[in-house]
Amino acid sequence: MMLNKTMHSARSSSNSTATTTSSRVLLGRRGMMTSGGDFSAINNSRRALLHDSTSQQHKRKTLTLRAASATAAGSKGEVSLLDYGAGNVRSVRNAMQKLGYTVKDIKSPEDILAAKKLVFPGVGAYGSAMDILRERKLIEPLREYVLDGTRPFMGVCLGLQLLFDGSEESGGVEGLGLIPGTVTKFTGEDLIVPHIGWNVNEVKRESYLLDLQKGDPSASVSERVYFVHSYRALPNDQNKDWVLSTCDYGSEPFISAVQKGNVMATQFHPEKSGFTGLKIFDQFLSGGKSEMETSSALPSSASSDAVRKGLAKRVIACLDVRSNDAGDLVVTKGDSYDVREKSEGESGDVRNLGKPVELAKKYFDMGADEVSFLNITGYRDTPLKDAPMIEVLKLSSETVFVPLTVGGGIRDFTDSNGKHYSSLEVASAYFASGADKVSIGSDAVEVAEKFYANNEQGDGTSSIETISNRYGSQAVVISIDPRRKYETDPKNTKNKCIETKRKLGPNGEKYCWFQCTIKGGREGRDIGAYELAIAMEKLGAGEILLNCIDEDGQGNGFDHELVKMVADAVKIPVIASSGAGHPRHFSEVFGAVPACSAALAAGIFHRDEVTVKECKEDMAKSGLPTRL
Ligand code: 1PR
Repeated sequence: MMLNKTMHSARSSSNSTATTTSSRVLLGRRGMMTSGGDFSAINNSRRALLHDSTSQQHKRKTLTLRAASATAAGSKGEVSLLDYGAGNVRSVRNAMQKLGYTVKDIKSPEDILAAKKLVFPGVGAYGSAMDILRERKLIEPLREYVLDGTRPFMGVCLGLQLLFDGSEESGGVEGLGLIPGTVTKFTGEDLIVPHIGWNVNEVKRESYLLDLQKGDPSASVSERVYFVHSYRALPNDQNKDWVLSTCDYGSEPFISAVQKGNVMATQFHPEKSGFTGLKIFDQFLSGGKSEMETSSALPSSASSDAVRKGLAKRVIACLDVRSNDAGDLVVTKGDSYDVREKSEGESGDVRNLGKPVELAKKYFDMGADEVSFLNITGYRDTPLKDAPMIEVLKLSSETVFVPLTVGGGIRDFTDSNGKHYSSLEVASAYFASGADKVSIGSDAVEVAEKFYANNEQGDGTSSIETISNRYGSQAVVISIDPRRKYETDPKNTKNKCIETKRKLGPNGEKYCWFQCTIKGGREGRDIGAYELAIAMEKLGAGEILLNCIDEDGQGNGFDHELVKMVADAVKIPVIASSGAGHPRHFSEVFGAVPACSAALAAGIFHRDEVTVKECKEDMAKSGLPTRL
């Protein structure tokens, strides 16, 4: 009783201060922050990774965020964050700070009971999350907080699933038992799982949480938001009074948000859903008083249902990053993986196309559905030794509110001093710095070779297995770097060979397979992209990033034959990469290979030849599900 009283007065004091003054922050059309970004002081070495001049040249357009500011210190109030160290919650923290709130970390069970507002971004697998909560004696306080119901609670992703009775994930695990129902794996014929990307959140009833139009909950609109998960909760008679929104994927619609009074949770990631997601967070934090204005993320009613509904095909901007000869970390871009300038046939400097943090923000502002960083010389050393990519990620996650993938050097490594770094440690450092997914290149090839040598069995110790066991398969992307190998007869190779219509071999060979390489294409191995993808899916990878050395930087479009071969072989999402030279190349690959989930480009975006918007407009014209 006494506890409740304390909590009550704490809550009302935070509410009363929440509306005293207001400040205005202008945002560009795709959400560029133009003033009052309020990021905590960035020290000089971090500033070196930023480049202000170009970003200031971007057009600032229509979005406005009027942030109600509360205290003299400029904070709108305190919100407690339950980060139990199992994945990327940096973006949730950054989102709340960006919205003007002070984040307090939950360190003990008592902190939960004393919280005024609690955010619970569940990450990792269901079983390990419950184990950690149990070890840290957080289960009862969490239940008590939610059952009390007087103070705001927001669960995100696994933070929604854990509220249910249990899950069939991790072999069947009991949850917090607060919402009736069991979380189960997606089902559906030929369904691609994990469910990764931007899908439509269908609002089922009024709620300030999903009120994206200012001050009118009845105008709650269905928008595309970012999902990444393999399990979901289904609506039923026992939980129907919790269901706030659903989303259509697989055999039946699943629960995408719940709310009962002050207790709310979303299956999607507001912190990764661009400005729509920030608005949802702001509604939660302000108790429905958000003044942030967003334009609808859904295409206008003029667009066809095919464009407006369902899981959108993603457009991903990729930044290949490495140190140049002067030791500066730059975004570079190769032609068939050769990233050095050419003059009279001589190899010159590493091409410098800009600064990673600045470009990542530019692509977020342009409407990219995801941003990927590939540390292309990561195989040479461990990224943990001198950690510029870690810093790039930390800075980027302060301004980029769509998913971030990072790759390069994720493998076990022993340095010259005998210090050992496990791939899991490297991945953990990346997740803690703001990555949502890690991509594994060279190591995946070696792991697949062992897998086939071992009767198609993993031994549980590989980077793919250990990272996906800890963080979930959706966090593990396999980056494949294949090159065409031509054959006069498909029987000449053990790898899957096709009869090619795209390009014959140098001696007119009709057959080819797609040879995997390691170390950025420097070494070819006797395993094909097809075989690698199948092995990786079996070992627990959640997504395939399918590059193509022959087409990299050529601008001739994606290699549909390669993309089709791999996308038809697996039931995890496949991202087509390499060769985009025109907006129509995106529509073409999605048209030619319906199972392809996303397409990635680098050069055309870096050189400002094509915008993300132009790619998406072309996709929408072609009737493809698109997040415009
Ligand atoms: O092997 O785990 O250390 O990871 C290294 C990572 O670096 C891998 O993901 C590998 O693909 C990448 N990488 C290595 N060397 C290069 C290089 O270019 N020399 N870049 C490289 C990969 C391919 C795409 C590129 C697309 C689109 N580049 O990332 O962005 O081809 O380009 P385009 O639109 O301009 O055609 P590990």
